[in-house]
Amino acid sequence: MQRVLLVSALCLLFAGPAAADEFLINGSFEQPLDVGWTDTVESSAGTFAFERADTFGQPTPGYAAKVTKYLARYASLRQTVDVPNVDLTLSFDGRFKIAGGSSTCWPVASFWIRYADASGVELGNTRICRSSMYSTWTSSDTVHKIEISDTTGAWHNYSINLKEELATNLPGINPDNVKKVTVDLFAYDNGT
Ligand SMILES: [Ca+2]
Repeated sequence: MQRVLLVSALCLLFAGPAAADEFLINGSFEQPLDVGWTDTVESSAGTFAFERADTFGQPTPGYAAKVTKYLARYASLRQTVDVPNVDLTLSFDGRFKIAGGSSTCWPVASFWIRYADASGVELGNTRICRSSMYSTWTSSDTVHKIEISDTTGAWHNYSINLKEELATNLPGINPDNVKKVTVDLFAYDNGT
């Protein structure tokens, strides 16, 4: 089964009226993916791809990134930044697509926000997902799964304030301990 994730622009900004400080390097993907981004693959079956192009139909001019994984298990394009606090707003244009799915082979096209302490230990995450109906991912006090409503694979703008997200949906994470944030374009399939 296949899952595809396209993102044209990512911004991680301080909330509030002060001049915006952007944390991400090459968050707009206007430079090659090896500028600022790290790709990771765990593959026991099927193909994967990390692509960058200006022809993905993205709503803003310029380049977008595309992560694809077919069958198990995942392809990930991620960037970790140090943050002074969590009063940050993350926004991006994204497109989530999946194909197929069964109880033993279910895809999820997802965008993860991973919260870590100063030493890099992950404390939990937010997962924006377009999931197969068979997915077993669930929310907990340290995981917030957001299932997007659009199932057509269209582009949409997504925006999330990390302070509000932690306070409202992730009671198991102490916001004061979050010193690193990872954004992760995560193409997943559990099966072969
Ligand atoms: Ca772009």
